[in-house]
Amino acid sequence: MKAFWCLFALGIFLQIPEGQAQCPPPFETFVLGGSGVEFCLYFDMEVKRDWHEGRTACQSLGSDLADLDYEDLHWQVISYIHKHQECPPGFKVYILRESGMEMCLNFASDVRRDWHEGRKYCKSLGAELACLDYEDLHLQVIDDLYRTQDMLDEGFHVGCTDEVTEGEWLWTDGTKVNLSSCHWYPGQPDSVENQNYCCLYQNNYLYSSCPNGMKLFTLCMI
Ligand SMILES: [Ca+2]
Repeated sequence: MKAFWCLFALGIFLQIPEGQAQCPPPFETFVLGGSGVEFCLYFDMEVKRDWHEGRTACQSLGSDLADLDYEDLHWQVISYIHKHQECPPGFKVYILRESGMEMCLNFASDVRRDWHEGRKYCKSLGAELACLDYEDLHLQVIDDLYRTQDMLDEGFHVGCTDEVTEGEWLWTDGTKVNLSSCHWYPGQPDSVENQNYCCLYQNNYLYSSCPNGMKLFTLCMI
C-alpha cells in the first residue's frame, strides 16, 4: 500500500470551504456521513508538485490544501482513491464486496523466493508483500487459488513477520497482526525461532508461519 500512497500523495488535494451550494468544476462533492455537510475536493494529479507548489496551485483556484479531519471525510477520500485506482499490468483487480474498494494483487509465480527476496521483488514492482485483512479479500484470493489448478500445491509469502521479536508478529508497515483472526490456520503461528515469516500455506491458503529461508511464490499488493 505504501507505493500506492506515495504515488497519490504527489497529487494535490484541493478544498473549498464548506457551506457553498455547489462545487465548481473540477471539484467534486463529498457529503459527510453524520452531519451531511458538503465538502468540495479536487484531486489534482496532472502535475507532481512539492508541498508549496501544491498550495499555490490550490490557492490559484480559490481553495487551499485539504484538511480531512472531518467525520468520515478521510475515509471517503481513501475509498475514492481506491475506486479510481487502476492496477498496473501484471496485477489483478479485486473489488471488496462491502466498500467497493479496489485492491491490486500480483501472484508472482515465476520464481520461488524466500520472504526477503519476495519482498524485494514486490518493491521492484512498486508494491509490498500483501496483507489480506480487508473485508472479503482473503476469501476471494482463496477462491481464486482453488480455481487455478497449477497453483494448488503452491504457497505464497505475504507481508508479516516476527523476525525482530519472537512471537510479536508485525505487518511490513509496523502494525500489529491480529493473531486471533480467522485468517490464520488453527494453531498458527508457531512460536519458534526458525519460523518467522507469514505465508499462505498450500491447500488451505490461510496464514501460517513458514520456515526461515523457505522458497515460495510471492503475493504482492498495491
Ligand atoms: Ca517465530
